[in-house]
Amino acid sequence: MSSEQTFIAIKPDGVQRGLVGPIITRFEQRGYKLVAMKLVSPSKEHLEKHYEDLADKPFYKGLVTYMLSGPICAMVWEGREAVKTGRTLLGATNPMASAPGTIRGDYAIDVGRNVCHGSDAVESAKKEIDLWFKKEELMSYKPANFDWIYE
Ligand code: YYY
Ligand code: MG
Repeated sequence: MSSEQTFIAIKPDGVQRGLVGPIITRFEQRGYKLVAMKLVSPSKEHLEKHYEDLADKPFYKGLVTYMLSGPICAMVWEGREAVKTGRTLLGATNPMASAPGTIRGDYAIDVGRNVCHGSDAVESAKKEIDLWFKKEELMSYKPANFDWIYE
């Protein structure tokens, strides 16, 4: 089974709104494996690095301020096509364009309060996991339901 890891974060609004459980549940129920998870309040420098590709965007400053506004639930999920399917579970960047049934489509309205982050490619997932987690924080195990999810 070829497997990928993706970085998923519940942003400060998602944590404050009590959406940690519902968001985790979607990944668990789909069949993905939780590899790492922590509640963190990263520095401004850390968040600027996380969003460095967007540094020239007009919303960048507000985005960093928003990400600094409370704790973030940082996670790594693993499984087949975890990066692409993780993005599908999240929905479109702008919640108004997100289909019902997606996280943003069910829980968000404003693009600047879109409750979650997900890596957009395998390469960026590797970079983000490296930025947010130490190697020893990533768990290696075979979930009990593995053979009931993959044939
Ligand atoms: O990967 P994703 O989060 O879906 O979108 P990005 O284009 O990487 O932008 C990161 C983040 O920036 C987005 O989740 C909300 C915010 N943002 C914004 O506030 N206004 C925009 N027009 C575009 C993005
Ligand atoms: Mg992005």
